[in-house]
Amino acid sequence: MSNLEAQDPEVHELIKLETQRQQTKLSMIPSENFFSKAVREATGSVLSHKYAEGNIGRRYYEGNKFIDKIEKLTIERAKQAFNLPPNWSANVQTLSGSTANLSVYLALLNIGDYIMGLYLPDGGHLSHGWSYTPKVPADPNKTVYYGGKQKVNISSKIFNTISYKTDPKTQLLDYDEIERIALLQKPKLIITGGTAYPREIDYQRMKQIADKVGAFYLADIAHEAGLIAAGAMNSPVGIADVVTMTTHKTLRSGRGAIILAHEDTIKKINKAVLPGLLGGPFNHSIAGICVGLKETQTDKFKEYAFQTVKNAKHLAEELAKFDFKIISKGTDKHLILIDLTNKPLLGKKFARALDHAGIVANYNTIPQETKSPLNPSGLRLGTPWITGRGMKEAEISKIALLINQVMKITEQYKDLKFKDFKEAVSADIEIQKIANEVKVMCEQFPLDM
Ligand code: DSN
Repeated sequence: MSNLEAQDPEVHELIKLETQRQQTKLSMIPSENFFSKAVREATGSVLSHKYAEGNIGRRYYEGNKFIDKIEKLTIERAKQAFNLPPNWSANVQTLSGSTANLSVYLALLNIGDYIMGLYLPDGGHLSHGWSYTPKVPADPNKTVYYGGKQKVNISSKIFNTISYKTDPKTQLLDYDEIERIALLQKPKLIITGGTAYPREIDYQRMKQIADKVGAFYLADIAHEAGLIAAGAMNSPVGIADVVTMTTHKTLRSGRGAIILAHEDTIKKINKAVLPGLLGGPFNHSIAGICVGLKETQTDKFKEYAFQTVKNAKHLAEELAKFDFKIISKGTDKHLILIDLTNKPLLGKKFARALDHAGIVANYNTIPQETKSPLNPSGLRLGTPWITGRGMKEAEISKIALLINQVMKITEQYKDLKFKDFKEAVSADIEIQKIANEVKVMCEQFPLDM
């Protein structure tokens, strides 16, 4: 980045510091990942100079000969990576997971229709129809939530919403209960997927439920996309009516999103993307996705995906030995969710303490949550990034040990206000020692940056 350094040392310095942060800490936020240099070169290329509103061969701007070729190749690679049926196609122009979902809604629904997704505190997503009433927690014993007064996401502002919850005992999806709720409300769209549900989803069963009530079925695989492409998790392709995903999580293909569906549905979705929702596509991001999708076809990527899941399962087992309560007693994928209600620190304080120790995670709500999402009971951890560094079970065992040590060291600060807690933890010598240990581990598994 010599040009940037010479022209704008301030921005250059900040990027350098962020690079060092990524190199020296264990990134364990499950939605984050790092990309190959090739993906980053494509993403940082001259392709971002070009406007290309429209679809391949039918743009509103001249000069799109090469942009057309890149988008066509990306769609071809998406078809291959996700093993699409012959009559399915892809939209690769939508910018993010949220706009992908919104484009599907615009294509298939009318304003005011009912949509039904997983309850956000149980691991759903904002864009699946989230609203709530401040300081009025949902009844933890009810398996359905009809939303609240604060329509915080556009999906709940323009559609009516219902959320199904996980089973209070098993913390798993209860398909019979989901069917019962769907039959009561007859939503026009049923959505699965989200941010923190650690288990496989029975896509066939969900499609049966959707068919029974006359709903479309959308499988949002933002988190699992790379694991599905590699065959490390089940695929909803060819089962759900539409599949959406982001490309920057387990798929490791730069920032963006993909929508997969039958080609007739994709035609409607293309119109919802443009002119419905967005202007010019991010050609540079599409090129990054294209490069990343080719990587998913390699044996190296497949090994990576399977190891990511193995590492997460091992992390769950190791943390359970230290009496960390793992939601649903384990995981089938790249993430685990921990219920910290039996521990001295809940999610917000624990996540901050871990960050000072060089382990970057995020605080998260858990099923039957009674606390605010700003100070929830859980912690979410993921293995996609550290597996990409080359870490395996031995390193995972070590990380679990360090996580437990952080909890023990910081117990003494548990009653401090957050402001004082932050200061105490940042000054703690034992925490600094762990941060140094983490740094040494990271040096043994450097990021190719
Ligand atoms: N940011 C995503 C995640 O962390 O799961 C959700 O949008």
